[in-house]
Order: sequence, then C-alpha cells, then structure tokens
Amino acid sequence: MSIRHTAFGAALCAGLCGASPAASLELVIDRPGGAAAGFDVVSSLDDERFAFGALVAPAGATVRYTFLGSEAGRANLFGVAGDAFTAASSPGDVLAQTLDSTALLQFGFASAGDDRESVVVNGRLRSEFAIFGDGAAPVQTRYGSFQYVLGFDDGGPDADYDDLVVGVSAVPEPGSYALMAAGLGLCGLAARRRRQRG
Ligand SMILES: [Ca+2]
Ligand SMILES: [Ca+2]
Repeated sequence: MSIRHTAFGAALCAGLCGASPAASLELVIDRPGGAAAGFDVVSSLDDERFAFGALVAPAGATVRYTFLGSEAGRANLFGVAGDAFTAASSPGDVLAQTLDSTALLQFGFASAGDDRESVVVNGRLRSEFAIFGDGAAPVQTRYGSFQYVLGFDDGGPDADYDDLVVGVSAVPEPGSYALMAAGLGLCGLAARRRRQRG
C-alpha cells in the first residue's frame, strides 16, 4: 500500500470510526422553547434549553423510543405504533417504529384529568412538547444517550415539561451497518500495519 493509499485509509478510518452509528433524525424547529425549570425526571437536563418543533426520520430508519419517567398527577400517555407508555411504564422500556419513507415521526402525547384533556401530535403546529438536543451532540441521561429527549407538559400547575419524558434515537439502517463494518475493518488493518511498522 502506497503512502497515499495509507493516508487515504487513515482519513477514511478516522471519519468512519468517529462517526455516530445512528441514522440522523431531523429537528424542524417551530419556535424557541426556553430553559427547563424543575425538570426532575432527567435532572441533568434541568436548566438546559429546549425547542418546540417536530422530528422527521429518514426513509428506512427504525426509531427507538425509550421511556425515561414521568412526574404528574394526571393519566398521561405517549402513543406510537399502536402501543403506549403510561405512568405504569418502567424507565428503560422501549417502543420502536420503522418508517418506509422520509416522514414525520408518528407519535403523540395525551393527557386526561378532571379539568382538562389534551392531545399533542408530532408535526402539529404550536406543538406543546419540549425537544432537547440539537441533532449534533447526543443528549446524555442516566438511562443512556439519545439523539433527542422529549418532555410533555400536561397543563398542570407546575408547567415543567417532565410529565412524561421519552428519549428518541434512530438506529442504523442496514447500509450503515455495512459501512461501519467496512470502516472497522479498515481501522483494524491500519492498526495492524502500524504495529508491523513499529
Ligand atoms: Ca418537575
Ligand atoms: Ca411535572
């Protein structure tokens, strides 16, 4: 392998090995949110800024939704793919959805209380759930890291967007696995060559 090829391999290797394994979800911002105050369910996000908007998935992506917890007196739920998280769900519970074409993620939050009922759906204007994350750096929580974290507010007195909290990430498409495997193979080859030279 020539020096030029080795340099190309190293550059490709660095790019692939450093790449996030996730297919990327796109955040379409409707309007700025604010800083979360009293975000007890994921305390590391307390004081972090969030946006209002919608999430779009690329064609063929499988999207994983992870229940992170809830702090609410109302019977709230998060519905996706004919299934739901409720206050009875356990942190770490997962629901998944695969989209055939590039589309808005098909999820919604609902709340039922004595005095108020509400439904919010991804993609509806004036959405009322907080979206943490900028699509670049993963959002870290004690239950793992996610591309985005969603926080629903049910209109109760605390207005702190932690009435039902869900982590969202897209998992790699089959093509991404092949690319990653190729990248890892190249990295192994480059490391072996470095060892042989050294
Ligand atoms: Ca709270
Ligand atoms: Ca709350």
